[in-house]
Amino acid sequence: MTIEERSNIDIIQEKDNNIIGEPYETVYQKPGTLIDVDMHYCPGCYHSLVHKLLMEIIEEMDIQEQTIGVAPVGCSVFAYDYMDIDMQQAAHGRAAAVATGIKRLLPDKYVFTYQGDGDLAAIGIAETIHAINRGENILIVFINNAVYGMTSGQMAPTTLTGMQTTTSPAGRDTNIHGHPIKISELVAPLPGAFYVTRQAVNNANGVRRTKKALQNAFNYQRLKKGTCLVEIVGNCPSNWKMTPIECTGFVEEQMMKTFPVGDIKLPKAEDLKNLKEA
Ligand SMILES: Cc1ncc(C[n+]2csc(CCOP(=O)(O)OP(=O)(O)O)c2C)c(N)n1
Ligand code: SF4
Ligand SMILES: [Mg+2]
Repeated sequence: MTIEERSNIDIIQEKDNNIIGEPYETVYQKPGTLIDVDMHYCPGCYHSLVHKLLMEIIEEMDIQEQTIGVAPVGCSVFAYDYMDIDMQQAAHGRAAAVATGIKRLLPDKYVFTYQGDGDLAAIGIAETIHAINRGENILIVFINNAVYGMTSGQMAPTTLTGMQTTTSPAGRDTNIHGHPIKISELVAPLPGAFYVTRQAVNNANGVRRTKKALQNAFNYQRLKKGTCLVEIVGNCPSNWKMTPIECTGFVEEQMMKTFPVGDIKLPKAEDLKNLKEA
């Protein structure tokens, strides 16, 4: 009998057994909170990886019904198509303001924004700074890939010095365009900033540390002590004109020179003592 002639049940049974006929043990699977559809992201784009991390955390913390995300404008504009939680779309750069309204109305929900650097650091920088300065109890997830990915690679506020984009074909010239803006360092001194960290997902250790940082930020939200910002150094194979593998090297060798990974503001021990009860 050819494989085409077998029933679906036969094929499923064959897939579920390894070559010596014993059942496979599931060691990894996508979180149930990540909607099982094809994503529109380019191959190798870190947006899809960070979506998965967020949804893993929400599943592991069992807070799917208690979490509300705010999607931005940018390549991740359709985040709500992938994250199986309540989500609101915000107009250009307004995610932190929208999240403020949601959190104030529903203070017991976990509220986060998911924003790129064009969205957060250009058109939305005012909302971002004011929300953090007010100490809104939200999590801002900031994906910094140094480029307007969605609109085909224009210079963003975080574009590296010398980096070529469609609007800086000769490379970013700091005499003309200014310096790449370091959002995390800029907002960390604000009194409303509770936890600010920069992480990267270009290797396995980075993915683990990023997940831990996001987990911490979700947990800290219960304390109601201020804004958490987790910056994640992103990539953009399409507009960087690199393969995904080349991007991992570029993140390590170039992006991290300007945007070093590590914690920038940590909560004080006394602020964390009530975390278990909160
Ligand atoms: C001057 C300007 N304001 C607003 C927009 C609207 N807009 C379209 S895409 C985008 C952000 C895209 O970049 P980013 O947030 O870095 O997300 P990425 O696509 O890189 O993930 C914005 C603000 C625009 N294109 N140009
Ligand atoms: S254009 Fe860049 S940021 Fe956008 S999906 Fe493609 S790789 Fe990702
Ligand atoms: Mg970007």
